[in-house]
Amino acid sequence: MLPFIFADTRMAPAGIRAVGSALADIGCEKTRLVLQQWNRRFRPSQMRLDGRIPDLFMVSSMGMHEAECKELVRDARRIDPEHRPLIIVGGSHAVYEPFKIFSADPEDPAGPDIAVTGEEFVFLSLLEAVLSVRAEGEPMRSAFARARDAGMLDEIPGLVYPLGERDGIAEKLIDTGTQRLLGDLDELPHPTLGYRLLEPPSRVATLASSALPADRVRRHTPLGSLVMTFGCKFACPYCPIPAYNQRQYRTKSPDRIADEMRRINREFGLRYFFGTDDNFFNDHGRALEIAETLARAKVGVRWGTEVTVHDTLKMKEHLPLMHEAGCRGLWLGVEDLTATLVKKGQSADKTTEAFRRLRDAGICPMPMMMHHDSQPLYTRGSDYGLLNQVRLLRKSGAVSLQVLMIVPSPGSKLYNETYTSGQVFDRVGGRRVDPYMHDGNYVIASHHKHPWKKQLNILTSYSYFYNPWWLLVALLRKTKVGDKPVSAQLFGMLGNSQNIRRTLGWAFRLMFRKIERLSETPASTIPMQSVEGTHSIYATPTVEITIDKAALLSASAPRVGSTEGAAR
Ligand code: B12
Ligand code: SF4
Repeated sequence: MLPFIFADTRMAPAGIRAVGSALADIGCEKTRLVLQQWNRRFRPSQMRLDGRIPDLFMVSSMGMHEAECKELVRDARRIDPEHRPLIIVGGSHAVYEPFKIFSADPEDPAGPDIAVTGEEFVFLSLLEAVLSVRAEGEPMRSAFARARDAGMLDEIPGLVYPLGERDGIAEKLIDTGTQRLLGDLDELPHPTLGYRLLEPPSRVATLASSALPADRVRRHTPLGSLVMTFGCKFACPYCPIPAYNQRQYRTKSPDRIADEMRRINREFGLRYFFGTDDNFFNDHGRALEIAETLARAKVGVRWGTEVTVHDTLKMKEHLPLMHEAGCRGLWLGVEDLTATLVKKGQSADKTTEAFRRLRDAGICPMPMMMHHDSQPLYTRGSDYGLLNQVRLLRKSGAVSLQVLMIVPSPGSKLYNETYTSGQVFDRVGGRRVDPYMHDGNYVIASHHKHPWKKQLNILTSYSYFYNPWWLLVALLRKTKVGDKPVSAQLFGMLGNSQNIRRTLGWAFRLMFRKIERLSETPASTIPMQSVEGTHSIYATPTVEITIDKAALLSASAPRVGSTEGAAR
């Protein structure tokens, strides 16, 4: 669906590639990265690498992919216990709500052996602990159990593991605390390593005899997502990103970024990159250094990333340099032009100016909007209505459009309140709101009298922005950003047809059927505790962020992080 149509199948995600790169970097090259979007029928119970069941089976999952994640784990657990690999789950779902990955249902006791709630270095520390007690030829699972029982995992912040067993389910979950973040991102393993481990797309349940050859990588994943920076200085109440980053801003060096782009381009032919930045312009000085280095390096690739309107204006003089550095599109979190929902320095005038400056520099402005309960579809004489804002953005030069409904985001300040205030739907007309519907496209949380109107508002604004008329206009108009408005219109119309197909029925359900609401924040049904036996940071979601000042990032202390109980 919109706004990410084709981004799922044409861009191998950075998270799983990073874990693969880390494994290859320590010599575990017999690793395969299987993307469900390419290998829909893959069954872990049937996987073999060089004729053997692998030692480790790991799943990377977002919250919206919980059902698929659990199904994979369930299937891996069908392997007989003697040969069963050590099962690990990681990724953003594990980071924010690890307890949801473990089952408390005796009828369906599926769950991994452990969840990693941190980044690749936390995983490597876990591996190091397990391998340090593993005897020659011993299965990883039994070595893992010994390391766990010896308390070795408790030394590694960023893990959640089950302990004890009654009726096939864990008696409690042990949380080793908040991960310590890697400070110097240049220490990360090189992303080229992960690109060599991709499983070729297939329709079978098993693994191919070898990974996708380097010369076929670009055909399947022409877009390369690349870590350049992490973190954002703003504190939007619906966003978990600043807390995840423990209020730190972390970056790779400009030379390292240029080197990564150059090598991925040379070895795999990729020409288009998407920075996984939360706010690339967050630190103006560092953003300038990166742009200058890329412009000088003349790598010959094109890239885009995410920024804020506020910082774009601060960088307005340097936008031509960004273009010279290869930047061709910037996704801006406009959210609500009038700053009624959230204030992060945006306004109609500022946004218009930022968009104009970007277009003048040959960079496509890509606004990201957030629809909310108090915003009507249209207002007379003001910019408050959703359509008014979309129209204004169009006129200011927006090339694409993203409109998502605000949904509860785990780890954010507003998370608790959205549940306790009865905003979040449990069932509509008897149909449960499944995790995949938490993607911002479905209206699943609202206090509005007629939530179906919100659903239709989103479809209306997409249809207003993407349609044959504007395609014609884009075809006839010559602009500084080339033919991108034309392709954006084509993809947008395709995407919108999917959105209509998937969400129109939901709008009718909201219109005519009974809405049942949740009143409590999701919490672990299995008791959770810290390694000291005290309160786990996940047991009752809290919103305050308390950072250990002594643990602030510095170049000389590459691994830093908050201590006990911080950053949730
Ligand atoms: C780039 C990005 C996108 C891109 C690319 C997505 C892609 N498929 O590659 C686009 C714009 C398309 C996108 C879309 C969406 N995104 Co997005 N996105 C991001 C962003 C900014 C960076 C992700 C990334 O690549 N990071 C770099 C990699 C290296 O880090 P990582 O993924 O965190 O992985 C690390 C660890 O988690 C861990 N890890 C990961 N997997 C595993 C597995 C194992 C076994 C282990 C041990 C460790 C491990 O190690 C990795 C290396 O450090 C994050 C926010 C953020 N800063 O993390 C949101 C984020 C992942 N997106 C999010 C969401 C919700 C979405 C959408 C649903 C739309 C929306 N409403 O915003 C769609 C879904 C599209 C889809 N089907 O994939 C949420 C997920 C929340 C959650 N609870 O799961 C995040 C966290 C933003 C947020 N709200 O905080 N997204
Ligand atoms: S500006 Fe974006 S990344 Fe930063 S806190 Fe707000 S929503 Fe999150």
